[in-house]
Amino acid sequence: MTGPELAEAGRLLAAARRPVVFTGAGMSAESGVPTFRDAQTGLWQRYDPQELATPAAFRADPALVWGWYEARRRGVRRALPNPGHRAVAAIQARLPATVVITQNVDDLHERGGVPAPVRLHGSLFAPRCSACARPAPLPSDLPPPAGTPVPGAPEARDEAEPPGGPVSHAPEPQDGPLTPPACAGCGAPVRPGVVWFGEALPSAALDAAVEAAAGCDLLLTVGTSALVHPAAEIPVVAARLGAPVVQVNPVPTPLDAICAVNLRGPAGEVLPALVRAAWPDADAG
Ligand code: BJW
Ligand code: ZN
Repeated sequence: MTGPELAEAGRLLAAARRPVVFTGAGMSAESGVPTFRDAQTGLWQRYDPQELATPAAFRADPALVWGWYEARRRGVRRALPNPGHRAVAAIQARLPATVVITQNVDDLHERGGVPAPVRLHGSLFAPRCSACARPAPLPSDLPPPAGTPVPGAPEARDEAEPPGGPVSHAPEPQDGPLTPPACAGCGAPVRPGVVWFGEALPSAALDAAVEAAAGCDLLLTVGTSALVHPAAEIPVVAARLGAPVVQVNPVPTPLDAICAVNLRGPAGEVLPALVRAAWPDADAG
């Protein structure tokens, strides 16, 4: 990718000292993780994500909602960070004050080299009790029944645990509704550790995001439709306080109007090109 917009965005990035990278589902699209508003696949096609991602949906049918999240978590476990994730890590390596704020509930930033993104919408890997909020183990963290053979596994299992938790020893469950585990403390159903519509964002994460956006000297927004609030206000905070906003998205979004530069294209191609434009000697992933 080349062109005057890329050159201008590269100049802005090279001049920045405290950038914020704000990401949405498009960041992980090239890793094969469907975006939130993509059409769903398989037996989830007939469900609207906006209707499943609510406390009311979980109350009405916990197995349906838990099964959907478990299917998505398994998909994320199989996915790998893409060159866009590695380019974000390269920006942070070059500018250590970089704050990465994500709306994503996958763990691909961490696995791509950003150790501690600010998570606005929680994580697929942090289930908790729906009643008492006690953290619950992931189903794959449960020990396998004694004597369970591990197909294809070497005798000595001393290799490092993969990021995102240990690999399940049990066969993968069928895709579909799945009864959630019961809380070890109070017996209520365990729920995904994500933020659903109508729920407050974790206050520490939201405060950290607003503070970083208010103090940044460049905000790079990547792969978000900017339809969901309050997250969508983060780039607006930066712009209002005078920071240039650079957007990476194949299509226009409501943020176009506040952006100094709009880079139309996929994150996995545009971000490495942006890093190379800013620092021609960089290893852009
Ligand atoms: C690519 C690409 C490639 C494709 N490269 N790009 C103000 C106005 C109106 C409504 C509200 C408001 N304030 C609050 C609301 C209500 C509501 C809301 O925003 N509703 C709107 C839908 C209208 N917000 C809330 O309910 C929030 N809570 C709240 O406000 O609480 C108040 C409260 C206070 C105190 C006490 C109690 C309550 C909570 C919002 C939680 C959102 N959660 C979800 C689900 C998380 C779990 C899960 O994943 O299932 O978060 S919704 C979903 O949307 C998910 C995402 O993080 C979020 C954002 O989506 P994102 O990332 O932008 O994805 P997409 O799919 O929309 O877009 C992908 C983009 O990528 C597209 O633009 C593509 O073009 C692009 N793309 N390939 C780069 N290769
Ligand atoms: Zn409980």
